[in-house]
Amino acid sequence: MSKEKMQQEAAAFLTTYYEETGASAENAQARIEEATAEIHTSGTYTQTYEEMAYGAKLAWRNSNRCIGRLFWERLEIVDARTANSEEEIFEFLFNHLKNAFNQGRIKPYITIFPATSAKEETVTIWNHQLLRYAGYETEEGMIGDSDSLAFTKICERLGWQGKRTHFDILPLVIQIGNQPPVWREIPDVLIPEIPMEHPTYEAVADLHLKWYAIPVITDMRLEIGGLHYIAAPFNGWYMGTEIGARNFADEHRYNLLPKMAEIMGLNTKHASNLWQDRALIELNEMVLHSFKKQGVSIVDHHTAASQFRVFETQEAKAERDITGKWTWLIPPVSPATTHVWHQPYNNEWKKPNFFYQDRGGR
Ligand code: HEM
Ligand code: NRG
Repeated sequence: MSKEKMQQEAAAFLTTYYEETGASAENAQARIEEATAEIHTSGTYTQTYEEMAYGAKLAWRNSNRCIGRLFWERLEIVDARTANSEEEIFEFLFNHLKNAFNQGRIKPYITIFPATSAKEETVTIWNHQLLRYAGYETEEGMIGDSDSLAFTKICERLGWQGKRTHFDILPLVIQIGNQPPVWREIPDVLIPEIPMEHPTYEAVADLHLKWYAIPVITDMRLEIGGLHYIAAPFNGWYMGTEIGARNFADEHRYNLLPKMAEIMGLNTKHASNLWQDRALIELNEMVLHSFKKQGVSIVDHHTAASQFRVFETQEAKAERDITGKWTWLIPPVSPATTHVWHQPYNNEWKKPNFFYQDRGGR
């Protein structure tokens, strides 16, 4: 990024930061001048903890695909910009899992590693999520999560070996600068998992299904005021449909609709008796029921949509335009029962925000 571009981005962000957090206009101006001077001499600048933390909250508030944004002000931010050894990085990631899980009362949480421009020795995390199941293509068919096929192969090439169950938690793979990547298994105590049970179809338990408790996205780039934090894992809690209607139900993922239909005794010969829809509802009930039984945070799609409506009202009151991506905001189950279905959303992208980044074939 050119110095001019970074200076502009920094000034725009710092202006918002000072406006929204209520500092005086002179302070804003002085801070912008200070950052400008730093960019001029060093090509980059350092954000204060408060600036970076507020920037991360704004990035969540601006995440157009996220229905969970009502709670954007509650994000907890850990400053990991000092991390420069493998040991420290793993420590930060393990602590993230422990503190964000918080014994089941999941906290929206983000751990922010150094920005790219800050040092040559940038931290990269190769995983898609901190917790994720491996996937293997075998002669007998797919084992585990097909979404992880490519990354599982990479882990194996690095010397990791999974047990080849449907639920092998992948190791963490990190890299400092251009050094070779290193991997480490996540200690079992840091892997909360929810065994799947159904309140009425007891035979579901015999499928021995489970899912991990927290989705911690590790492959997105957090951009704040011209700085690129390429390693900034974040999490909230799951919306039930992510697991029940997609991870478990998609044909190319765990493909469980036929099994659920069998347990329910449905005739699966004709699509027109809606067996898929019935099985889908039961899978989703199973997920919500099981998380609740273990006392782990989760939200159903109706409640999440109502919360999102409150967010929309709140943003309107603050005289901010709300942006969103309709195709992602509508839940994959009964979308037209939520208000989200019935209105358009403006998919303009504001910054700060989270972006996809080239994973270099990872
Ligand atoms: C996407 C819910 C917290 C940032 C999503 C999606 C859901 C969701 C359902 C769509 C996922 C998909 O279809 O694969 C929630 C809930 C939260 C929460 C219930 C509970 C607090 C957060 C937090 C952040 C965040 C804490 C960041 C600080 C995002 C982003 C996406 C997203 C960037 C898009 C991901 C992508 O493009 O793959 N969220 N979210 N969310 N959320 Fe949230
Ligand atoms: N659908 C993905 C997770 C995507 C992010 N979802 C969240 N994010 N709830 C899956 O693993 O099923 N969050 O930060 O809470």
